[in-house]
Amino acid sequence: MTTVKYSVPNISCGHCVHTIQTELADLAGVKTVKADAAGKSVEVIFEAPANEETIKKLLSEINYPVAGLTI
Ligand SMILES: [Cu+2]
Repeated sequence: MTTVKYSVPNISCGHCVHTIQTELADLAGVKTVKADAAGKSVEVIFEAPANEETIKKLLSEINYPVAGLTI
């Protein structure tokens, strides 16, 4: 199990949070998603077959591209 926390600048409100959490939760291997509008971040806990590439690809496809890892 791996945890990553991404900076996602396009998150602006609760709808964004809901969309991201719903879409990522449907990705095989994703266990937990915590999107945060105030912090503009998304924390994802996942295992195979999910990986950073599939997670970032999905976020880009729904118009929330990842800017990088948060500190
Ligand atoms: Cu929004």
